[in-house]
Amino acid sequence: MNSKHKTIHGTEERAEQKTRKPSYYGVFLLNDDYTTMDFVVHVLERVFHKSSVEATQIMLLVHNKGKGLAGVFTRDIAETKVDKVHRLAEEHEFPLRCSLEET
Ligand code: TYC
Repeated sequence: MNSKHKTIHGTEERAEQKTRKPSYYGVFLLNDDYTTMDFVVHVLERVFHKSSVEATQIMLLVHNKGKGLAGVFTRDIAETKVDKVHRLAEEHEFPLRCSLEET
């Protein structure tokens, strides 16, 4: 409720206008035993625009802790990133998975 408009009687009243803030989603990479470290670094550089140093740090965190944050995006973009990761992984026959979590 954040805009005003005039009624037929000329009085101002507030109009119901929903301005929803977008929800944000974290995209997490998940560890597995088969995907190569080089491939995960490549995905982080290519899909999430990480530097090679940052990509290597995130990959090692996922390798050691089971999962790690690749980035935070609005829903459509987050879903597109997940699709890109899964498509790249399939193309290279790796089981790499990633997941979305609302922040
Ligand atoms: N655990 C994998 C290995 O030892 C490397 C790896 C890291 C796989 C991160 C997936 O999201 C991942 N080859």
